[in-house]
Amino acid sequence: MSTDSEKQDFKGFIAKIKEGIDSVKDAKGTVLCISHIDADGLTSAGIIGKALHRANIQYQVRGVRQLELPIISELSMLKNIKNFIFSDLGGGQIEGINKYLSDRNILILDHHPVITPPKSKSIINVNPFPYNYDGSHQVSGSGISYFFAKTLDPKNIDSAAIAVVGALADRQDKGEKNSLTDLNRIIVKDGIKAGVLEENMDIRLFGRETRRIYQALEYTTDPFYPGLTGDGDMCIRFMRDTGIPQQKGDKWRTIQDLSEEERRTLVQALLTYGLQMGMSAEDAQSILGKVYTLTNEKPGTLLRDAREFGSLLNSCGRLGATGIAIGICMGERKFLLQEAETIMKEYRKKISQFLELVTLDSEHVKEYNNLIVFDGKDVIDDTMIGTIISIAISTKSFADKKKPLIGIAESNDGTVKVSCRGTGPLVAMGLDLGLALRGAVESIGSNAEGGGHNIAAGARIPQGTEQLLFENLNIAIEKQLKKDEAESKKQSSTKKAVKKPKTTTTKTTK
Ligand SMILES: [Mn+2]
Repeated sequence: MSTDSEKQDFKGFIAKIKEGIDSVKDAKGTVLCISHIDADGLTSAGIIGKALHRANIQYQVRGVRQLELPIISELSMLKNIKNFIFSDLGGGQIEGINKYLSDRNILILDHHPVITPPKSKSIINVNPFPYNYDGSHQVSGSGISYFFAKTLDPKNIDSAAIAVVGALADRQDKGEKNSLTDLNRIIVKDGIKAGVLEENMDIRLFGRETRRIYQALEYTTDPFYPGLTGDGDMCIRFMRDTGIPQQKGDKWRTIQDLSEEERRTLVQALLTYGLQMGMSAEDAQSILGKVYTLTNEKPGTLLRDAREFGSLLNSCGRLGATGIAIGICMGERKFLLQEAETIMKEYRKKISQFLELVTLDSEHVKEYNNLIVFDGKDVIDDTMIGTIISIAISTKSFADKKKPLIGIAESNDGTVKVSCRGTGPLVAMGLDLGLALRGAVESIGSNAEGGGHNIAAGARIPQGTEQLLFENLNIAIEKQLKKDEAESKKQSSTKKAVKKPKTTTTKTTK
């Protein structure tokens, strides 16, 4: 499937990691690990923390929302720290690291594209792209951290399950039937070998271990069931019609509790329903896919299913409980899990409150020719804007618009956080939000920064530059979709037609 697979250089990738290990092993004093606070970053920090602890290397772990210049400059004031590890971030911020930290030993374990190369030998940049691995779906931050840990000490193979949690949370399950591929595949195999992970084909409803079945159905957005997704009452009715007992005694059953026979019945019912509702056969069949189970975790907990584990970590990160999250990733349980569960509940409540604000006829939503903007500046926490628009774009009314969704929120420091989300079909048409956003941000000036992947990207911009950003994005996205249209016309006529954007001027719906 991927064209770069012939040239993938695993040995070169590991050799680079070994360089990094040598520098960490020689560290004098504390190694400070700075990681992103999404689930991929938190699992990265957990894996690195555990590995350094095992190796008797003094360390500290800290989570940040984004590695911005002021933060890098602040880090440079920590004169007693000679060794830094940046995980799940740093690759796109080497310019700042060059500027402020070139006199320290830096190890960057990141999967985001690198823009500026390191200028000093003391900055070791481990990144999958130079070895022809695509960091958007073949390995994540947690995966690179895992290879670091495993190369440091083979015992750390027991961190493979945590690495899988990070990869899934970063939506890297782009292989057949939502499986993990390439470098991620190696990690899955390690996890199975180490007895910490299982990979099975099962019903991909969200919350397999912990949610009532109708709730799992209600909260599942991939696949999206028109008429069921987001509608609890309809899901209760649907489940009643299947005849599958929902409760055992007074206890609600979960997907995990279903027998083989009941699983088949449910899959068949969902397939039939999906096709009746006009879903493509492929979408309808995608209800069956690869699920990943952390075999050492207690059944019925949020940690047993790798995707649920990931969303628990994301909730912790967004509500500022990074210590709890990293502790859990390092294997600490006791009270931490209980605390995390409380945080998760609080988080879900917030999400549903915010989601009510993101509708096409909302005063906060504005439609451009090639994108839709949700302005959450006065109403939404900047840590949650990404999640909110990720969920919103998967709902039918937005998905039907066939335009990427851009959300903005105000940060504590007064800057504006921008989150962009596309869909699979849009990416297939040529959409690359990371590229579009980088270009749009550049035109704003040096006090703005951003980038990311084709399907999801983010930025931070000064107040007052939003309008300029939207207009630039609108133009860039139009070009991407148009260019691909022209190419596909030339090459073949079988490709899906792209709706032609008419002009680049903006207009609002309401
Ligand atoms: Mn990541």
